[in-house]
Amino acid sequence: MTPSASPKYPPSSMDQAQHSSVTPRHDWTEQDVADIYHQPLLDLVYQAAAVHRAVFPAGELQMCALLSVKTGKCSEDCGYCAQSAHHHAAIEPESLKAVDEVLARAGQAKAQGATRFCMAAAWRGPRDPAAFESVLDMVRGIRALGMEACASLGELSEGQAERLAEAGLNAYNHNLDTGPAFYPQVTHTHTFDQRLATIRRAAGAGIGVCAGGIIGLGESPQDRVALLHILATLRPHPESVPVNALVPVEGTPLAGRPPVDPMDLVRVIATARLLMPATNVRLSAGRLTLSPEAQALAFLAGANSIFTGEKLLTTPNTGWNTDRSLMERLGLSPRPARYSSPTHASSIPAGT
Ligand code: SAM
Ligand code: DTB
Ligand code: SF4
Repeated sequence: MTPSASPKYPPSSMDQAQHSSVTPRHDWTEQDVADIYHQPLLDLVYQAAAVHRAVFPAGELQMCALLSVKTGKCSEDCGYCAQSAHHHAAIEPESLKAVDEVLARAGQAKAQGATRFCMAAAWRGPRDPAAFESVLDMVRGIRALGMEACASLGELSEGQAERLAEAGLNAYNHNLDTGPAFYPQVTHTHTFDQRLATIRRAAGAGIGVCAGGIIGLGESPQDRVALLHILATLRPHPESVPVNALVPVEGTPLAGRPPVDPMDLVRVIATARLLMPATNVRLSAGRLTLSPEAQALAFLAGANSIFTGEKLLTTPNTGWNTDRSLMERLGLSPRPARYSSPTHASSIPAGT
């Protein structure tokens, strides 16, 4: 059930899979995924750690900084989200930030050691042409700083992915969040298939796809398996898969959800690593409530990327100093930027 061991990566993936001896598969069945997911946890972690070591240099962690460039008043009703206009979370709404301010924040993040800068906007999608032009300027500015640029702007319409690619965007974040059967219980204003269509648009324009989900929404193990199955059968595999633990926010419908079991998070990460060997698996929201030991297990299980800094979008995060000290304790070092020069997005390796 695990990926077969033979050196068959396509050349376009060699940048990602530097020590690759694992062939990525796209033909997983949902039963394959369930069989992997439901193994005894330590067997799963053991296999995932071996695949991780075979594909990525040991001890490297990608450090991503995150900034909300437009906050709150979102038309969508995603049940977990503090930024939905349908909910009553105590956040300070803010219209699109100025390009200079965003680039100053990117420069600060770079000085702290981040190599990827991710901008998120509380939009159904970029609808205002002037705002979209500003985001393109932000992308160009981030690339000119020598950082990788990622954006999470919601649903993309015709031609927008190509414009983002031309500006040099390295990755487009659009999470599927959960399995298709559970998705309608989480969000009512758009569909799972609409999310998939945007992912296809981004991939079609040659932008790396960053797509993952959230654990702790009330989904079943089967819903997690279904999400992982859909991600692992995308061609190519996503460039990154963020695994978020729900951060319950007062005023949202999911505020009362019980805390995520860290072992479930580790199980999802290890399964993702086995299914998509060359993908960056990002231990994303929810690290503030994870012990250093649980984070260490997640890194062993194949997580090789984090959001670092004092804040996620509207909720606090671990902070630079805490992360530096954890990395020192674990012998992890920051991964250099892969796409440091502002080249056209078509030169970016497409993943697996
Ligand atoms: N509006 C855009 C969209 O929906 O794609 C971009 C921003 S949205 C906040 C990006 C992602 O953040 C969501 O898809 C979800 O996976 C994650 N997220 C948002 N709120 C969260 C929370 N409270 N806990 C965990 N993850 C969350
Ligand atoms: C992702 O998967 N997680 C990030 C980023 N992509 C945009 C967002 C996490 C948000 C956590 C809740 C908040 O701070 O509002
Ligand atoms: Fe809006 Fe994105 Fe939040 Fe959904 S997740 S409410 S689309 S900001």
